[in-house]
Amino acid sequence: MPGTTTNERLLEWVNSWAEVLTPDSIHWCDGSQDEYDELAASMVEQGTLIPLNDAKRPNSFLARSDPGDVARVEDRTFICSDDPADAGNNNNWREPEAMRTEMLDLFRASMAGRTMFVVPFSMGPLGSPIAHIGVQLTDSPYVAASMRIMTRMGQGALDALGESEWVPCVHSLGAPLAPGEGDVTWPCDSENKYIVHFPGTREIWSYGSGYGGNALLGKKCFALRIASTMAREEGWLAEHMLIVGVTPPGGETKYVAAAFPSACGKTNMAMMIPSLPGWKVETIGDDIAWMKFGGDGQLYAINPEAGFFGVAPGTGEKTNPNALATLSGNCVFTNVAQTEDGDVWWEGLTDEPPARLVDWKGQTWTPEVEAPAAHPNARFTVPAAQCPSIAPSWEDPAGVPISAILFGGRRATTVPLVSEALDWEHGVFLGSVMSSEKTAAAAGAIGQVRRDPFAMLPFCGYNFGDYFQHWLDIGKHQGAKLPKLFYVNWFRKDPEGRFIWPGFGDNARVLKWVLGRIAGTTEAIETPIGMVPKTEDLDVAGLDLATDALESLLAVDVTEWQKELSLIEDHYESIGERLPNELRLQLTQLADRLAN
Ligand code: SAT
Ligand code: MN
Repeated sequence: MPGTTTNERLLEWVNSWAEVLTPDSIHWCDGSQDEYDELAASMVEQGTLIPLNDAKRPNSFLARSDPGDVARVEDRTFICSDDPADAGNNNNWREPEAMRTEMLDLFRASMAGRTMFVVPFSMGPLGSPIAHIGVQLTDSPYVAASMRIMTRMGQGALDALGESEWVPCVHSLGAPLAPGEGDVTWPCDSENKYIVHFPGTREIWSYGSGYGGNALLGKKCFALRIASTMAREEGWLAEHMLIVGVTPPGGETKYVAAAFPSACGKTNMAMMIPSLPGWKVETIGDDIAWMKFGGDGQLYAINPEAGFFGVAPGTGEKTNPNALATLSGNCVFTNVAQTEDGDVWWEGLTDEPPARLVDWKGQTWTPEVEAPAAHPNARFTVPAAQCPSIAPSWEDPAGVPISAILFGGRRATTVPLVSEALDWEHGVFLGSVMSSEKTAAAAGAIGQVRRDPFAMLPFCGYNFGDYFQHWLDIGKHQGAKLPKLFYVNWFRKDPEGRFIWPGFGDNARVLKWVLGRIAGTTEAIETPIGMVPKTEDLDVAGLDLATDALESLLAVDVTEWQKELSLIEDHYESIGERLPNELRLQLTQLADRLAN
């Protein structure tokens, strides 16, 4: 069944890959509900999906992956540019032709015995001038179904494509079936994964994994790694950022984007319920922002995705009630635990675990078992439209005008609750030195500072030095009305090791200060590291803070920052010779300001 398209190059591309991959059949996805239901039914029959209790969570399923295929694999992720310097120290590089040869060997007949799905998808609202089209070939029905939740998938994307260009994405599980051979519930080639990007030709090839960002190629592979290279060439931004609309009581909505490394509460902020009376925070996106200049010089952002692929563990009524409400139905859960009444559970969903569960590996689990019942990277896949806090403007093809961009990280010391960049260049400096401390969950010394510039470390498709330069160049765009740049840290601790700031919905208090700065109605104190709030300007009404808490939260300690300088120098050293001089100068100027 060929798709309804007259795009000859697309038809030829599909046919030539079918000759390599040799699937039993080809299915062009139309993106309809019927098609989704049929895909789901066939996966239920196969054992890949387990239907959940329909009375509790309608139209929802649980998948258990192969234990060797549970997360993105950064050491198997490659950028194949002609010149290794273009990939940079921040990427694994391979020579493009050698990689093509190596992978073609793997792709040859890798879909034997399976159906090849042709998945046309739009990253961004159909027809939006900020959106781009991709087409993914995959032999995974789980991936095809997930792409319908995560993107605008099907005939609509084909229609939007017309005769123009698309980003070609080839994905195979690497698990061909011999005639008569029985299938497993989660086919993959777990010992042999490749997540490969060819920025020169804007292509993505993925082999061996069926999980998350390895396999749903619209997300990290396209919307960040390939799109970041497109954005650089075309003068826009493809960023690892949430987008929210913030509305004061009776006031005008302002849109804010924010980049945080993992484990800093990005999804929670995207769906925040503000503690300030009358304030509204609405969700545009939880993970990725594409931003292009409008005719008025403002940056307009879209969320290129249509769904949330979120980490389940830690999502609870206290941390993120809007996420829980979003998950009321039409979800695919992967590697969470199953309850006796056919629903789902994960660590952090309730304070007390149920007495008996089936864990993510399919084994009986009781609270005595030491290992977690849900895999720490267990995920939900759900339509964004179901989120109670979704903004009315979230699908506006024009995007939303961005007034502020927040950078942030998890730091127990040194970094104040919020500071505003002195200017665009200083803001780019702040993004380029973004840092977070390792939590107990990650391997390595607890408290050790890791740099994650713009939260793009595993996602920038080219040399970080060039990427920083691109951010500097955005600031020079003719007639630009640039967003203000800020740096936040919700995680500062007191000498006893307790968090000083309550975080979550109370972060709206920081957003209130940010909006005051945007409007020009709130003053700030100039410090060596940027503009910091006056304690009386942070609205802490109703908060139970220790007497000197605000002073501690906002303190800029020169001795601590002087130590920070040498850490930043080491970090800049690791970027290599393409680090822009402008940023070296920023570091020198910071050192000078601290010395005076
Ligand atoms: O698996 S994804 O890459 O989609 C999500 C993540 O790891 O951040
Ligand atoms: Mn992410």
